[in-house]
Amino acid sequence: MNRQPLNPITEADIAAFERDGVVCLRGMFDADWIARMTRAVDRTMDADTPLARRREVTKALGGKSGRFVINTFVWFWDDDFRDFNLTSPAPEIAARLMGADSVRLFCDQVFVKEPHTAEKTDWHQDLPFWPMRGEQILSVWVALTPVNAENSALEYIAGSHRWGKFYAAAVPDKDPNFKSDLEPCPDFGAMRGQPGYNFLSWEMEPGDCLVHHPLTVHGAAGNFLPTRRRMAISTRYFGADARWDPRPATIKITGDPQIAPGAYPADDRVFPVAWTA
Ligand SMILES: O=C(O)CCC(=O)C(=O)O
Repeated sequence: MNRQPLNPITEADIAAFERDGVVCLRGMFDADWIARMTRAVDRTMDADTPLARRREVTKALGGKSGRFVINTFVWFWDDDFRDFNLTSPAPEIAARLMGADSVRLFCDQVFVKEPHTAEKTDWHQDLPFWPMRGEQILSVWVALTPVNAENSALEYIAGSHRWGKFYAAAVPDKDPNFKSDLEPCPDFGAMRGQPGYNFLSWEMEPGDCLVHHPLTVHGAAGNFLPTRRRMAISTRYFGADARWDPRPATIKITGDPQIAPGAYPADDRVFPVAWTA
C-alpha cells in the first residue's frame, strides 16, 4: 500500500485547485488500497456498532430501488479507515494542495450509491455543515469504483469557492436538524448552459481522486447503471489557519471535542495530526 502519492502533484494541479476550487488527480492510490478500502466500505454498509453514523438516504426519502448510504466518522470504529486517513497518500495530497506544513484529520465520510439509485446528491457547499472556518480545509474524494456521468459522477462549479456565498447546509436525507436562515443553495443543475457557470466533472477510475475546497459548490445525479456501484471515501483535513466555529445546524462531531470558539482545533484524540513535512 503506497504512503506517498503514486504520481507527482504539479504546479498546474495546485493552480487549478486555487482557481477552480477543485482538481482531479489521477492514479494516486494503489490497487491494494482500493481492494482494502472496498472491503472496509462493504463492512460499513450494515454495521451495527454504537459509533456507526449511517444515513440511509434512500430509505429516508422513500426511494423504491437502489441504496444511497452515507457513513461518517468511520475511523473511530474501523482501523482500516484509521490507516487510510492517516497513512495513505490522502493527507500528503491535502497538505500539498493547501500549501500546509502539517495537516490534521477532520473527518471521513463514505458515499455509496448502489445500482439503480435515483437519489441525487443535492448541490451544496461543505463548510456550512461544519463547525469550522478557514482557508486551509479541504476534502480528498477517492473513487473506489469507476465513476462516470451515468453512475453519479460529482459535478462542480468552477470558481464558486470565491463567490463569497455561504449557503444553508442541506443533507441528502432532508434531516430537519439542519434547518437554518441561510440562503438555500440553488439547484445549479437547472442553470446548465447559462453564461457564467463553468461545470466541471470527470470520469474516474479507482485510485483517482478529486480534491475540493469546502466552499466549492458541488452535487451529483443518481446512479442509473443496472450493475455498477458508485463508491467513494471523502476524507477531510485542515491546516494551521482553521478555526473552531460552532454554529447551529452543523454536524455533531464524534468524540465531542471541547474547543474554544475561534481556537485552532488542536485536539489529538478527535483531530489527529495526519501528515507533517
Ligand atoms: O459522493 C457524493 O455523492 C457526495 C460527496 C460530497 O459531497 C463530498 O465529498 O463533499
